Amino acid sequence: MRYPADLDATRLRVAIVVARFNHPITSRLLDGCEAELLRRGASPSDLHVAWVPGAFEIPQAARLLAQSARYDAIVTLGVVIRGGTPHFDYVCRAVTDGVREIVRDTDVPVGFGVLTTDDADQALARAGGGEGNKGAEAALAALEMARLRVALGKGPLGDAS
Ligand code: INI
Repeated sequence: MRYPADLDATRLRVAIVVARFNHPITSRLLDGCEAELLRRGASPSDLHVAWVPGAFEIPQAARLLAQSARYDAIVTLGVVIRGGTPHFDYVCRAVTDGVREIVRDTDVPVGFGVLTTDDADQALARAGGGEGNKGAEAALAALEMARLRVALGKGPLGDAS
């Protein structure tokens, strides 16, 4: 048998963690993410948004949300732009490792919508510009994994209330 790729967001509860750093771009990722989830049947009241200072803080917020057992899926959104210092590499490493560890340590799906780019134009292109919207793509990935989890007997949490 095969588990179908199901992208129905009906009754799913989703937490979205979004970094304030590079806000003009992360807000576009958030718009794309929310629009995709609503288009797939999510209820606006089931989408909870947690703003954090920067990408470095994303894993801690996402972990707390995953551990709260309130969400069927989490989507992480941020923009890290390469500067002239090694800071870029440290922040990129921290956020990618941190999110990977949450996926490893909990069974809550986490969509990864953190852009790591050389400049703002590359990021804008991937935040609703010519290269699509990575916020929407991360939402779809989280959704597909949440539905797979539901098919395996977990949730959706919307059924509990
Ligand atoms: N945070 C980002 O989300 N993107 C960046 O490009 C970035 N740069 O370049 O520094 C960034 N730094 C802030 C960092 O995420 C933390 O918020 C900060 O260090 C406080 O802990």
